[in-house]
Amino acid sequence: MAMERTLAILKPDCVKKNVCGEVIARIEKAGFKILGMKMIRLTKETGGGFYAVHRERPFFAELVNFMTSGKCVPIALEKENAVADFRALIGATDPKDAAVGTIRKDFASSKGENIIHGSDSAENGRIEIAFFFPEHDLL
Ligand code: FUP
Repeated sequence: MAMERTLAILKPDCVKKNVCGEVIARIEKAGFKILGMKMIRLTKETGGGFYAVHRERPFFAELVNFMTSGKCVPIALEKENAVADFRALIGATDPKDAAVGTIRKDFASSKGENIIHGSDSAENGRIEIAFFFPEHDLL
């Protein structure tokens, strides 16, 4: 299997619930290598830009409001088959549908406030990592 990169974001609810450490421990235990990590505050512009694909969706304003409501922790990750393995680790978008033992099942409270982001393709993983990290910081 090919080495891949994927972007995680610990969302504002993760930071507010004080569970960043527990979530990061699960990510590391699952074999992901942390290439880059920082704590940031998204703005309407940067948050809206990151989720631009959802611009026309009815939940867009709520999503940007939530993502700008507190600090986030973007994390650049590397592993073989990283994109699919990370999505399996975090579980379905809505924690009600997430499998037992997944991060969203155990920590998220709703579909909107679901603790963590994971890229949905290797190409988006590269684009999303570049949104937060200059390549130099990941070497
Ligand atoms: P995921 O890939 O699981 O992060 O989910 P999506 O890319 O479909 O959605 C991105 C974010 O939009 C979710 F994390 C939460 C938000 N969202 C809603 O608030 N309501 C929805 O019906 C779908 C997504």
